[in-house]
Amino acid sequence: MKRIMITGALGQIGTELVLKCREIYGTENVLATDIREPEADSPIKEGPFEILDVTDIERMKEIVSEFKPDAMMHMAALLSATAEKNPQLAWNINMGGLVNALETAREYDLQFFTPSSIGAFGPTTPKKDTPALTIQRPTSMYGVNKVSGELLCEYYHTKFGVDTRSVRFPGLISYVKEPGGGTTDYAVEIYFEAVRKGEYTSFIDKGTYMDMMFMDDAIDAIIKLMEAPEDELKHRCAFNLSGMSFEPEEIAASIQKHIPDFKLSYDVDPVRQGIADSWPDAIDTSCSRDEWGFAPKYDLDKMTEAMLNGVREKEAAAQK
Ligand code: VAH
Repeated sequence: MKRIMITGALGQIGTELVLKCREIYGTENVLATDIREPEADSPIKEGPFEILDVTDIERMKEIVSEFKPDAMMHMAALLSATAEKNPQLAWNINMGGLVNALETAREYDLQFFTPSSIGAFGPTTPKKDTPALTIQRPTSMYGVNKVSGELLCEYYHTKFGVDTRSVRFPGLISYVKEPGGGTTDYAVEIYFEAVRKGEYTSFIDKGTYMDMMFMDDAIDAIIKLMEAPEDELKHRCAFNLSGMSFEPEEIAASIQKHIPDFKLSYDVDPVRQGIADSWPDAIDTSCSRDEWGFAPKYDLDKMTEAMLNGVREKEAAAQK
């Protein structure tokens, strides 16, 4: 990769992906795009930016023919809980945007990345040590989008030779950009509320295990996968990623090592609980480790320390 175009650049992953890619490849070689302008103080404004609605293929192709990237990272999508509230809109954006991005990658010969998710699995998928190739009958619109997206990316590789690559992300935890509309968002909100109020009310019930990963490990994984030799990739668009698996009581215990009086309570959201219950508890990441060296650095306690420090710094800066 030398010149990269990123869609959904103002999202939870996109924000940190743009900044990391600019660090590695040079600011001028990374074009950030999103459906709205960045905030006035956003670091994204320090490099190339274009407004782009990914359902507008003509504008997408115009931008590509002007910027001349050699890779596209398509991050624009609605997350699981938002998608469940408006499934038709989710299909139009998540699938319409993906088809446009793949068509553009085909026409302009771009290397291509887009994320899938553990949401691509469903209630009949093996819950533990979930393999890369297994039963995928998701019951959420987001999951239908993700499994369809995986298959579409494989098709564009097999049929048209596009170098498509994809990973199944777990819940991603970061303090730089708070997520919106996700089922795993409780595991981000809990850190912000622990610093702000010393307590949190979780919309996901105790005992609900889900795969999670600190954002630094996710961003490193995307770049490592995109730089991997293509002939090493046997599972191209079906790479499971996870840094850890935990349930709400375990993340609370990790926080209490730093904030002993932290209190966790529950007010379960049946929609997001239903989505979480349909996902695996702990997936197998051996294909990612064997084929391109996936190696997450953060476990739960190391992530908790990084999150609490990051949130405290952010809150202090916001007070100035
Ligand atoms: C969501 N954070 O909750 C996303 C992710 C595995 C979860 O796909 O929808």
